[in-house]
This record gives sequence, structure tokens and C-alpha cells, in this order.
Amino acid sequence: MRNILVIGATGQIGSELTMELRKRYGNLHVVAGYIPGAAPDGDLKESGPAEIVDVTEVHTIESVVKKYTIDTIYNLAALLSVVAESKPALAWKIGIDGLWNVLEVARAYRCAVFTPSSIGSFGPETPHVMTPQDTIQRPRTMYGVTKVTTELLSDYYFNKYGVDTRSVRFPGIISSVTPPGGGTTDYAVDIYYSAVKGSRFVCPISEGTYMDMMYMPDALHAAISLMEADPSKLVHRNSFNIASMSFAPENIYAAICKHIPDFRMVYEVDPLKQSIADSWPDAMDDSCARKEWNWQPVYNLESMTEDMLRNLQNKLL
Ligand code: AKB
Repeated sequence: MRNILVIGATGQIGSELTMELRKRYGNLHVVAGYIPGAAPDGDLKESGPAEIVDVTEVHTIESVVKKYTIDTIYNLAALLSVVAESKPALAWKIGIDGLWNVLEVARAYRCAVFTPSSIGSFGPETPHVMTPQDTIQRPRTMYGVTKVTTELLSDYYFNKYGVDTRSVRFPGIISSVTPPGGGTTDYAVDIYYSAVKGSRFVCPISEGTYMDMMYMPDALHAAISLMEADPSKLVHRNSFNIASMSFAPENIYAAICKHIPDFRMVYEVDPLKQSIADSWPDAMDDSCARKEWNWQPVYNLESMTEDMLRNLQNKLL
């Protein structure tokens, strides 16, 4: 039985990952780590332990790891790509100084650590189509710089100290539960809210801009199954390309229109978001993840759209 700490448990991925881990390992075995001002509520609060954990304050990590004899940490503390461009120092402090603290505690208390990377770890010189697992990574965003550093530092702690670090490069994650904030791929969540509310969607990303995206259940499955994978089969660790669908705004719009034919979308391109999107892959090659730990997604654009619209109709109407 594992004892798990999720850092950033009230964020977009953390809120659902914590509940999924509690289903799997038992409520009392999964601690929701949150920062003051982002306390858990509802099921997340009721179903299991919650503690203040601020990655920038190493003692808050250490005391929770000691108190609950934690052996696995999911470190989800980060600023997303757009907001990191306006707060680069904070993005570094949380993403890298915070990771350093997590890895130091993991080294001392022999914890395994999952810290996600992202499609944002790639840059304009990266091959955009079927982006290979091992390729050039020269991002020009602070988010990307922190993600490449995350990959390198996590591998360093594995090679130098034997800390069991593992990671995936997440695409844009789509979910109906907790909205993302400050990302380049957020439009692919916002569009569903507009469609269900019956409002016109103003798309900040231009027609023809392809990016990898993933439905939350597949993202959760990826993180958990990688951490459960047989380590002897892992050639790579930090970090694996994972993919399930790649689309441009006109594709997701068309998928929604099959269910809501009078839905309208117009383009009003945001130059920052567009330049970030243009520097990211169109679609990644995830064959190493498939081979080394049997990664296999379930959802495609059509099945995700059906599920998203059903869930948001229940939530909003
Ligand atoms: C973002 O858009 O910043 C994130 C990501 C792809 O890492 N969703």
C-alpha cells in the first residue's frame, strides 16, 4: 500500500488526480497538499486528509512526508504557460526552486516523485510533426524553460541519488471539473463552456493551429500507470511523450457543432498565445511510452466531446 502526497491538489489536474488516487489506494492514504488561499472543498475536503504544502517552503513538505510516512509524491505545483510569461521569477521559484525542495525531501525520505513536463518543453526548432521522444528542446517561454529544467533535474536525481523520478509531457488537458488557468491550451476547455451556455465563442488561437490535447481520464491514467510501471522496463524517465488527439480550433468547433448545430465561433487571435502555440508540436510521437509502460489512451475528439457536453450540461443547466 502506498502513502501518497499530491502537491497542488486543488488545481486542474490535482483535484481529479487526488480523488482518483483515493479510489485506488484508499482515502486515508492520499494527502491533498494545498497552499493557503486554495483550500480544498466539497468531496476533496471531506474524503481524506489535507495539509498545507507550499513547495517553496521545504519544511512544509518535510513535515507532511514525515507525519504520513509518504512514499510517493505527485508534484503538480506550477504556473501555466501564459501566466508564467507575466511572472517569470515566480514561475521559476515554484517550478524549479520548489522542485529542488521536493527532490531533496524525496532523497532524504526515499519517496518516488512524479513531476509533469509538457508539450511546452519543446520550442520552434523542434520537429513539429510526430515530435520524437528524444529531440531538440529549445523553448522560448519561461514555462518551457522550467519544464526542460524539470526533466533534467529529475533525471539528475535519479542518476545521481537513485530517487525514483518519473514524468510525462502532458498535452493540453481538457476536463469539466476544475477549469485550468493561464494556459495556451485553455481555449479547448473554454469552448465547451460557451457551447453549453449558448454563447458565441471568441477563439484566441488561429485556424489551422494544431496542438496535442488529452481528456482528463486519460491524463490521470497516464500519471498513475507510469508511477505503477515496472522500473526495469523504463528506458526513459523524465519525460515521456504521451498523446491521444491533436486538433486545431476548427476541428473541435466542428465536433461540438455535431451536437449543438447553432453554436457560433469567431477568431480574435491573442498574439502571445498564438506565438506560444506556434512554437509547440502539432502532434507528438508517443511510441516510447506505449512500448515501455503500455501507455494507451481511450478517448478521441468525438468521444471526449460527447462526454464533456454531457457533464457540462449536468453541471451548468
Ligand atoms: C498550457 O497551455 O500552458 C498547459 C500545457 C500544455 O502545458 N496546458
